[in-house]
Amino acid sequence: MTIASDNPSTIQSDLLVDGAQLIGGEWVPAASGETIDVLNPANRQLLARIPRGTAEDVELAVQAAEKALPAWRDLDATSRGRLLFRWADLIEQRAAEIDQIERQEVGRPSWGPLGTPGQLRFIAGQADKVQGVSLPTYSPETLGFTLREPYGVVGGIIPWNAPGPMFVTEVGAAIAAGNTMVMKPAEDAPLTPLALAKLALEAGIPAGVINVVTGYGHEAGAAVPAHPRIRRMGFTGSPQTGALVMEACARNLTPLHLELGGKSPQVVFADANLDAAVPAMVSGITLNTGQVCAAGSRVVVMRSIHAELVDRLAAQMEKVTVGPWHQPVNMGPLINQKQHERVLEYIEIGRAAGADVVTGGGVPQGSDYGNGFFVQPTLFDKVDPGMRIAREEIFGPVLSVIPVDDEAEAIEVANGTDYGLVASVWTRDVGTAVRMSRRLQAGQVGINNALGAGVIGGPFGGFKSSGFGRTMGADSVLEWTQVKTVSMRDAALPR
Ligand code: TXE
Repeated sequence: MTIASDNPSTIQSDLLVDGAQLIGGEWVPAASGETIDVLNPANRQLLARIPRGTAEDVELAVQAAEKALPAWRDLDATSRGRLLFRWADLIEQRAAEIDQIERQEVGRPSWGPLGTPGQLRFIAGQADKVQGVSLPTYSPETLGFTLREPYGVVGGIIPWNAPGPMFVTEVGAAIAAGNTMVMKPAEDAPLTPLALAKLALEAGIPAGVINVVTGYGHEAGAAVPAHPRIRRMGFTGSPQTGALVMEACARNLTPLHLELGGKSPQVVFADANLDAAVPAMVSGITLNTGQVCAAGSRVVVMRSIHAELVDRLAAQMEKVTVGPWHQPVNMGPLINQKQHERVLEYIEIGRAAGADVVTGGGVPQGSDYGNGFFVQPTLFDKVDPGMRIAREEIFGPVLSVIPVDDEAEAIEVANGTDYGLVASVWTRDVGTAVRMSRRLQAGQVGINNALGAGVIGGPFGGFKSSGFGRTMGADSVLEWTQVKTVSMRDAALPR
């Protein structure tokens, strides 16, 4: 690990929203008048203040969304799609500013061109492809068909690790289907969502179609699924909070989808191309400082290549540059003090359980790190599948290596956690790839590919405790619709 830094930059953009949330097209403070500080996690510098919204603000946002619903729902789908395309164009034009805001609030380095416009365009293209089916009938005088209709006013709650992509994929899909939305972004990273919402208004998406209520999870967040006139929910975050959201939805019988993270295995066979696998696995666990739901945090490796793989993973991890600013750093800080303490605690839990720390294992030293929430990329070897570091989501740059003897054991270990989000397989053998693709319990399987990357429009979501429902694919727009069966007869015909 080497230290790198350059000058901090403050955000110079009129897309930075300070002290306001978006309700009915108006930028307003919270009903309480209170605010929450949003900090840069690399140096705890204040970036902006956001309103501390509560149930009162959620109520106002629901009313605004109800007001906007009839016109938006009844706008033809091609025009709705066109507005989403225009939104994507504006995001692309302002990509450098959006990237700067997201980098500063999440504490990540620049990843080059922003992926968000592409994700939004994929969804925009689905707006006028929402279709029903024609149905067989008992008599030729009857027509039968289905309509897919929006639910109405819907709610979303997103986390802080990728606020831009999460905002456009959740909001984009919901409004493409004709719903209007109340979105509660994470209190740690609300500025990118607010900036994107500002561009949505500029694109011509009418006031009240997208409402963004900011605030804490237990206040503004809890009020969204608890609201009886929210007709459908989408949530991304931890399993614990997901269960609370589902409980609140159950009380109102509100349907929902949940995306709850993972403990994704990287299964490495003896014939794997390690030249490709090692860098991909290391960038997969250090990207966004390991704060990625799809991060491949467990390496399940055949014993015959175990020693070589560990050496190569350690060498690759030591090349990762950690630092506060954006270039040429690979890895920034963790999001906040709570996550910092949590990741360091997991490292101690691993040590205490008897796993070997091969590299990393603590906080990087040096004045460049100041009071930021930094942690070293950490490699654990000789991890037992029963250890907590092998079963629980750490959400940091901590990789655990678990040696196994054969394919059957690899499958058992890979599937042996409560999670099932992504699984990767590294092999040159087609038969192995086919068998593993079938047997791995995960919503996404990558063959010679970490993080399930490289596919356009792949539905994304989990098996088991990683959640249910799918975001991002064409089906994500359908998730925000309900089906109505219509049967129709000539009024003049006898019954
Ligand atoms: O998540 P929370 P936290 C996992 C990851 C991480 C852990 C804790 O393992 O270490 O969760 O992170 C809102 N009612 N993931 O505490 O609490 C909150 O304001 C309604 C994986 O940050 O789930 C935020 O907007 N909403 C995950 C969102 O929920 C509530 C990404 C997520 O916060 C609420 C993030 C409540 N009672 C964390 N309490 C992934 N799937 O990628 C909080 N919130």
